[in-house]
Amino acid sequence: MKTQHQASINAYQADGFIGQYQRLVKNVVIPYQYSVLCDEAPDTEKSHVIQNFINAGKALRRTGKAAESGPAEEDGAANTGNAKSDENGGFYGMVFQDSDAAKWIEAAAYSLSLFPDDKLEKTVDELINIIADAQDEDGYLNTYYTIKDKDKRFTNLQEGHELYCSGHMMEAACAYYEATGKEKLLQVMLKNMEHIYRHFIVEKHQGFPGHPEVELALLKLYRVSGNKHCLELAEYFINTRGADPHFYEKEKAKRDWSVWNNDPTDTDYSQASKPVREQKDATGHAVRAVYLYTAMADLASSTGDAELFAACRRLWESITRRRMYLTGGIGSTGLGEAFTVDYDLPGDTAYSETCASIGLLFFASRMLENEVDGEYGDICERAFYNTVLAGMQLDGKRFFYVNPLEIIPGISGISVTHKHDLPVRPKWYACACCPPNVARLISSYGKYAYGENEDTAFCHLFAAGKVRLENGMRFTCETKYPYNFEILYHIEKGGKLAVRIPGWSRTWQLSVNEKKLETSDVLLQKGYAYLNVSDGDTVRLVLDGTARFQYASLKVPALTGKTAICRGPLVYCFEGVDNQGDVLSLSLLKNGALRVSDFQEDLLGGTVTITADALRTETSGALSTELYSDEAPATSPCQAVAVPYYTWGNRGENQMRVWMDFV
Ligand code: FUB
Ligand code: ZN
Repeated sequence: MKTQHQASINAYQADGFIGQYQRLVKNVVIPYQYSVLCDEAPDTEKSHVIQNFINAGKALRRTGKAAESGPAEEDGAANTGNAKSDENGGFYGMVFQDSDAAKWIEAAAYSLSLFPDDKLEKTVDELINIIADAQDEDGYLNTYYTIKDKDKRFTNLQEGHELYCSGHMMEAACAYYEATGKEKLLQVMLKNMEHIYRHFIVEKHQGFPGHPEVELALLKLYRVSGNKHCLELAEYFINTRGADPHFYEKEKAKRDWSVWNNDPTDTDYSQASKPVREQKDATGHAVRAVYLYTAMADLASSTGDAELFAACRRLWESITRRRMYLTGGIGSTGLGEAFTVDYDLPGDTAYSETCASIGLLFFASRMLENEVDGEYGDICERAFYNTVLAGMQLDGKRFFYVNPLEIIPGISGISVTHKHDLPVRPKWYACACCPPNVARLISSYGKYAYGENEDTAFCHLFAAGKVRLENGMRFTCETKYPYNFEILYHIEKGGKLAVRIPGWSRTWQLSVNEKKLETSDVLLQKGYAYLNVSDGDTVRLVLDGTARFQYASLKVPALTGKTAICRGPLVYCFEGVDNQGDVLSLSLLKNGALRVSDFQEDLLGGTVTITADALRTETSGALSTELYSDEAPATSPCQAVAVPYYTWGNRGENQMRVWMDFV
């Protein structure tokens, strides 16, 4: 049963660093993304997602049911999953295009719970009306199949993404209901859930989604609605996955069409080679994996299923001990956007999709509901402050899908092996899963930062602002984290406070009302300090803010002889723009000094740089013209300047490196 659960979406009113990001999402990201979804943003990848919903509604009204004679086939797009433009009532985009609108609504909902805004709420209401109009009478909701071919519904679970899109819309419905109390989308998605329930449970059609997502969404919908069918369906999909490893082969044999012609025998790709309770390694498509594990961990804590939790724990260790980048990125190859094997973590060809790190954070948060352990918060912050934030340009208008740890202009984004590793963020994508995912995560950060049970407030992540929990506890967190390591909790309404002590903090000090606590005064358990706090108390936590060198296990071939720099949860990187245009020639001195700058208000949205003692290899001599030479290059001492990884790529195209040679 749950040790504690996520704070509700309006429990946290942010301030400080997170507040700044949440305001950026409200003021810039949400309006910008809406303009993209409406195809009104200049010079961006077309979305068409809202038009797809309008067209699906029209198709339903035209035929009185889902479009048996939809207009889509003429462009030959039905088999691509990435259809061409069709302004005249057709479908455009990826087979899962609907999910972009769902994630945007979810982001808007969280934002509305923080910053009421009548205009935005009206926009969301209008979009919900359009979505409701696109729902078939029987509850089915998916624009791709409604516009293109009703008969294809649920015939290609491996690639089809109908359940994935439903899942995202269920999450949006829960968030919007919780933010506004409005039920329309919730009712639409409960009706859709009953449709899915009829298909899989009542009519006993076999199967499970190729892309997990609906499982975690059904568990949310269950909590919000209390409808037991949601729980039953989530359990069905989780328990059915991998029970028949040949399911997708059999499914494919029954149809004469495909979306991408994915290999149905590659069951690792969709985490379906074994029943989930027997799985040991995180495999396949990284986003699919962590969305599945999130649902498994949620179900394990909801039902007290120890065997399921043990599987989650093994998968957690597979990721975090052997298959994760320093930046919290996961999924090291672009081939299948997937995990490869243990210790295969090249920086320059990294895939490390933004959504995958978001999913890792979801997984960590649900693991925390099974056991309160500081390592989950450590990974949440590693993923959030590095890969997730790097996924968005500082102005909120451009996004990375792929997050490499090294960029070399001329190779990155160009060479066939590095095509996916772009040196600057595009405005949007044909496959636009990441940008609205970042928006929904930032605007719901409070759910991950704070947790509660009947008598305790859990401070999992450090986040300034006011916290009001359902158990009655209230306090304000004051901090300039992640750039300052003093965290104050001003207690308005007391109880038990559990504060995470990050694994990276070599030293720390807690005090209550200026009285320093000895370790013996504090109950320390699995990375949390537990204190009884009374109304009016101030708790002060001071963490270790020194910059640290990091080294990797020798099992990681890409990282032997390399070092990186971290401070607090932030991973740093070196960019050409701060280092005479060239970081490839820099080696850091092993025991050299790391100098931490003052906070620089005007640099990269406000940041702290770290300067390291280094050697620069000169490009003079034979190597200035030759590819190879037996003439050793000269070196000279220099200072190398690093900035937080999340800020990279905001000053034009230039070299970037996280892992540096050390001498
Ligand atoms: O398949 C839906 C989403 O598109 C995945 O989660 C991403 O990895 C991208 O492939
Ligand atoms: Zn993505």
